[in-house]
Amino acid sequence: MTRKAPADDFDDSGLDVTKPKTWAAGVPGVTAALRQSYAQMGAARTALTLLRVNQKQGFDCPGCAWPEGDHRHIAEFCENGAKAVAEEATTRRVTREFFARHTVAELAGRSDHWLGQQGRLTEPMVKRAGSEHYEPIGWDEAIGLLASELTALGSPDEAVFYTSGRTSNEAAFAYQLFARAFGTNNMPDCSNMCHESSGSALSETIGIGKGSVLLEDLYQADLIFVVGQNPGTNHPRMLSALERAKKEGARIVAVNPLPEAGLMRFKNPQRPSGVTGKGTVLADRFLQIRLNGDLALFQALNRLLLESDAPGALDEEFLDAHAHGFAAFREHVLALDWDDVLEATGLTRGEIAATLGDVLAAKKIIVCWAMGLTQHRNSVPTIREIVNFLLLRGNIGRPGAGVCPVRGHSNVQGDRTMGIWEKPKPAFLDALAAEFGFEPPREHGLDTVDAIRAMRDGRARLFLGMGGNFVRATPDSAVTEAALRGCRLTAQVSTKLNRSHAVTGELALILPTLGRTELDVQASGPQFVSVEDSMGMVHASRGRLAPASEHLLSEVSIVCRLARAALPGSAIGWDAMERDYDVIRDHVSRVVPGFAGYNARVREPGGFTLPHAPRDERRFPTATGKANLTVNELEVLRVPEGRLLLQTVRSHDQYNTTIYGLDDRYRGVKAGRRVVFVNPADLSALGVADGATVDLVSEWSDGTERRAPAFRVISYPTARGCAAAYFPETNVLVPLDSTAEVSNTPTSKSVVVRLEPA
Ligand SMILES: Nc1nc2c(c(=O)[nH]1)N[C@H]1C(S)=C(S)[C@@H](COP(=O)(O)OP(=O)(O)OC[C@H]3O[C@@H](n4cnc5c(=O)[nH]c(N)nc54)[C@H](O)[C@@H]3O)O[C@H]1N2
Ligand SMILES: Nc1nc2c(c(=O)[nH]1)N[C@H]1C(S)=C(S)[C@@H](COP(=O)(O)OP(=O)(O)OC[C@H]3O[C@@H](n4cnc5c(=O)[nH]c(N)nc54)[C@H](O)[C@@H]3O)O[C@H]1N2
Ligand SMILES: [Mo]
Repeated sequence: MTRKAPADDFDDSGLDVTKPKTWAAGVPGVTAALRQSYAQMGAARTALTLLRVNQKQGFDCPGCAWPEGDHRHIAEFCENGAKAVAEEATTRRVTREFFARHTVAELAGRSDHWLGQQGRLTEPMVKRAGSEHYEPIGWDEAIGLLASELTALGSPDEAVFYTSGRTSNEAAFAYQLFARAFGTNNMPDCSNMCHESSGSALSETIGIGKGSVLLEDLYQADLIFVVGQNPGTNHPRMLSALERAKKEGARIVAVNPLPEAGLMRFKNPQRPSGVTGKGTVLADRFLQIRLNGDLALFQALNRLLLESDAPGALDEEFLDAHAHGFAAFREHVLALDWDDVLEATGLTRGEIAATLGDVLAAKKIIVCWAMGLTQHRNSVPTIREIVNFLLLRGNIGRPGAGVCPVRGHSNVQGDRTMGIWEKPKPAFLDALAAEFGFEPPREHGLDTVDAIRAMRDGRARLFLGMGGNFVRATPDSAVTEAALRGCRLTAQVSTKLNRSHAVTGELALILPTLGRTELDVQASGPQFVSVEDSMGMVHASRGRLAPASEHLLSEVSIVCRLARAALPGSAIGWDAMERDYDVIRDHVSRVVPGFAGYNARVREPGGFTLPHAPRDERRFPTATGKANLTVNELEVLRVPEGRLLLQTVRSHDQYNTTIYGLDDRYRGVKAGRRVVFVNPADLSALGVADGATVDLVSEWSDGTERRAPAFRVISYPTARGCAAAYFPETNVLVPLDSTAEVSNTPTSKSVVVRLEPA
């Protein structure tokens, strides 16, 4: 076992811990953002760039997938959106001299923070077999090399085509078309680690794997649950929407093991009162639930609803007309054991009864959630139970009500709509076949976890990443790194340097690409791309900045050129698609339902909304033709004596594996990331002192252990029995085989650990 971690991951000599904040955003948020932007791009570029974020003629913020709404502020950006833009629009550059100075092994020893701070990638690079350095390579040669390695594989299924969620609709459509024309459905994506559990649960119960609310619905809701989500950091613009919802009369219930600042009180930096005033109290009720307690909570609410004699507790009319499976659901829920509920949730019966009061007083209810719900073993049953909860009172398919899974990456939902999926629907493949005249593979491909297994076992030998940072975003870091090192070739289409460039196969390629903020000019002239937000709105995104280097290609160009090189006889018009993205959108309009007239409609200000049968017509395209009430077993996750349940979360200063800085302002942490938050009562029970240094050791049911060394303990008001630490430093603790039922998502929010004195 090695106790060594990348040097500057440990550079927390200045670590400073203060009391967590009880409110979010406002002036400190804006100054923090501007400081970061100046440092990365200077004053003039800062003003120019930030003014164009999310404007109707501007580019889509590469931050999160929260929708923009109709009444955009002059500066419709948030602190963390500004950091995401600064990270991409930085004036720092990674050059060929940089790669000559640093061996690949040396880069692998650097921290994520250091790697990201080096700036934008500027030209294609290759690491040849046996070489210790990346060296420059021309585009034609780079693409030729990738194509010849692809064609040399024993089968197309030995290739893995990963996608992260920033890729535009146009690039995503071209990319999946290429993978399928090449002959595989091996298209894992970041969604497999993210909202896959939401997609699985929603497809089965309401017939479509997407949320059913629009921004306007939030403003009409009576009650909004925000469950397993930290919007103050990860979706800051959602706070303005929640503030407005409250103004219009909504109550908010926050369900979280951590008292996240953004859920408590919000000072709106876009309004003068936010600068000086006390701000808005957001959560009217805070349920400090234990990790993984949500299935129990919602099942308990469902039982109380079934037992309630309040008039209209159930929407009988809706249930009769639209729901399937009521009898079995009712029987199961009425047998729920209250002791199990109290143990799983850590809440009191009084708190749950009071929440029922909120529910009975509300006609229109929305439940929002993110990673706190999706990254557990029982995530799919948990989300199904939330659907049960909403269906009981007819809260799907009417204004002001519905399911709201808040998506992460800015176009992760669009990528899936465009066919980035290892389990494509037969109807989608039929449409591809009809449009392009080839027979796509029908067998399901590898998702993220299965792709790691396949590379580990030598069944897959070539990895291509369309964005993202596969080696750091995935679980079981040691296993995943070995899996990638076992490949013949690893290639990354990227904007910024990251660890996936340093943990390579025998051969490796870096293919640098344009970002959202940059001008994309092709043979037919300047192009725009389009994206779909968390609520199914599709709109255009136009970059205006001069590209970071003259040697960058767009993602669309890279895919089309690769397709021409790897599929020389292909009858698909790759040239035409590269020349003019309208051609891609025309194809999409004939293949993907809801996109008829794509080119015209995406040019309208604000774009267009995709159809959603449950939301628009109360029609549920499921196997039963109705909304399905489901039976979900409650299994209380019991942690052995002396152990804690650890969740791996984001700090305020990171975007997934991109580390902007070493602070987590709202949680009171400065200048350090190797920290673990533990409840003071658990610390005394364990005999561990606040401020002590410990190793985190995870214990998995097969008897194996995994260790993340040297974390500073912070006494913190999280729920009893629960701990929190940052990802990706803690990914090493998550066993590859520990995944959610059905969705196969790694269980990053429930890892059993013990603290060992270091
Ligand atoms: N600035 C910034 N913005 C981002 C990102 C980023 O890294 N930085 N990432 C983007 C992406 S890809 C995504 S998916 C989203 C992620 O957005 P979030 O889901 O908000 O991100 P996490 O940091 O994983 O936070 C999980 C939250 O759920 C809570 N939680 C954990 N487990 C449980 C549980 O069992 N029950 C309940 N009720 N709560 C729980 C945690 O305490 C925490 O508040 O954000 C997107 N936006
Ligand atoms: N333990 C733990 N693990 C997790 C999570 C967790 O909560 N806990 N969260 C999971 C979630 S929700 C997600 S979504 C995944 C994220 O997984 P990924 O999406 O794979 O990771 P990111 O860190 O978002 O990827 C960052 C890299 O993307 C590249 N990039 C940025 N913009 C662009 C662009 O426009 N084009 C291209 N081609 N490249 C670009 C840059 O090179 C940058 O280094 O991580 C997952 N992993
Ligand atoms: Mo995500």
